[in-house]
Amino acid sequence: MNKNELTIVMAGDGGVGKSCITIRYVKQIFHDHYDPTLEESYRTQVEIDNSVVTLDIIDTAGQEEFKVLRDTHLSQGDGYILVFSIIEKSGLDEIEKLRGQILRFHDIDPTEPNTNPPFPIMIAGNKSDLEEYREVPTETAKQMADQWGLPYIETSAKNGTNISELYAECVRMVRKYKKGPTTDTPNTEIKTEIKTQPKQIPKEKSSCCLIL
Ligand SMILES: Nc1nc2c(ncn2[C@@H]2O[C@H](COP(=O)(O)OP(=O)(O)O)[C@@H](O)[C@H]2O)c(=O)[nH]1
Ligand SMILES: [Mg+2]
Repeated sequence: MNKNELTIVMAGDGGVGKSCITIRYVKQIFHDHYDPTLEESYRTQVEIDNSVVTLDIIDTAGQEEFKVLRDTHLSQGDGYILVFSIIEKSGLDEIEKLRGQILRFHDIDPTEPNTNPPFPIMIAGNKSDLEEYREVPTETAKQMADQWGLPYIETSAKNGTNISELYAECVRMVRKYKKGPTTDTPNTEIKTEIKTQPKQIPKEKSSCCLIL
């Protein structure tokens, strides 16, 4: 595949905000009531670290009944964003399962320490605007991600916090991973602020499928 086209797969429990994060990034709006059964993909062109990239973002719907379709999508990513909601700790179990599944799809043993560079998976704790209802302390999520050698970031699709950063960091991980091994120690800290905004390509929204 052309290295300027990357597929990013959104996964996580239902209701954690996968669709809202994706729509916030691609359309810069907060879509309050998005159909939870809709599995859709979006094509958007962005500039990250002075390099233009076309992203195919697959927003999975996650229901167990549609496991085959979801598994197909789970195997297709160049990079992944695993989302849970900071106000519901049950979402962490799903993240753990998904991480294992994704790594196995890519012939990586999830029980081994992460590859160097790490396989591109971002862990996102969404709904950070709902601090008063928080069930998952930042430190807990951070430790879980650290243990997997993965970056952790807290986002809010509602107010836009860290949404661009989330995708930009994911793209950076994919670029590093595709470059291959380095002698550097893997760095899971996110330090840079990203100023770029996505630019939607209106006519190229790819096909979507409605899961009935
Ligand atoms: N307060 C708040 N609500 C959110 C946020 N992201 C999503 N939601 C709400 O959470 C619900 C589920 O979001 P959705 O994106 O459909 O979840 P999905 O099933 O993971 O795709 C919706 O009612 C959204 O309005 C957020 O960052 N903050
Ligand atoms: Mg959804």
